[in-house]
Amino acid sequence: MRKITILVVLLTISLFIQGCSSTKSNSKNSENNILFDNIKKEFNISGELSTAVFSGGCFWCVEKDFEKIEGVVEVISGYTSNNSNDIQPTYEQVASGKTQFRESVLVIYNSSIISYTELVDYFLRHHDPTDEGGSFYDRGFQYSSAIYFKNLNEKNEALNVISFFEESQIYTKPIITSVEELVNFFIAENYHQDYYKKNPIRYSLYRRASGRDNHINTISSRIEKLEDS
Ligand code: MHO
Repeated sequence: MRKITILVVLLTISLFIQGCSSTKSNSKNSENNILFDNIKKEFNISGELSTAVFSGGCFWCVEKDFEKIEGVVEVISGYTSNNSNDIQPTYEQVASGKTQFRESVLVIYNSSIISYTELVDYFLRHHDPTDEGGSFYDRGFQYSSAIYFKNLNEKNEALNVISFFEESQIYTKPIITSVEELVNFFIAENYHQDYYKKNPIRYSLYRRASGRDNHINTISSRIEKLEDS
């Protein structure tokens, strides 16, 4: 049953990405409709849904942080790359750092509750977008920061949020997050989905040691101070 579910979701993502490259002018609606039609049974939801794709290092952590947000319906861990000839990689291949894949998440959300801009803002507060060499404890391109847009609106919104962060000097170093067009999103192995729920002890130990939460707390205090001044 689980295999069938994963196949349905894989088909959904592949259709949704094909839909976005073949109908660029009105891609947002067609993607959303394809996505919605295919996954509504799986996630037992109704209404119009949108998607956003981000890379911010270890997908176990990024998935958990996005799943906390009101308006986010589901987050899927996976791998992105920008070569349309690429095929599904394994976790070991991506983790080896020898591929051009990044660990990534697909955020499925209700845009009447949370906007794309708000998701980008949240993303920039919940990882280190100034780290060129990876994320926290995890080093290498596969853990580097990226925002993947599917249309010009998303691209502009992402760039605007990044400019806002730079102008407000929330980060003291330049933001290096790569803003790129979404080409591939491959769903990661089942054991990586909801890893924080399936392996809470290992997840917590890893997360604490990685330094991610120290960074998130530092940035959140910095934002509070900037807002007060
Ligand atoms: N270095 C970490 C990475 C976890 S994350 C899913 C580990 O293998 O435990 O990239």
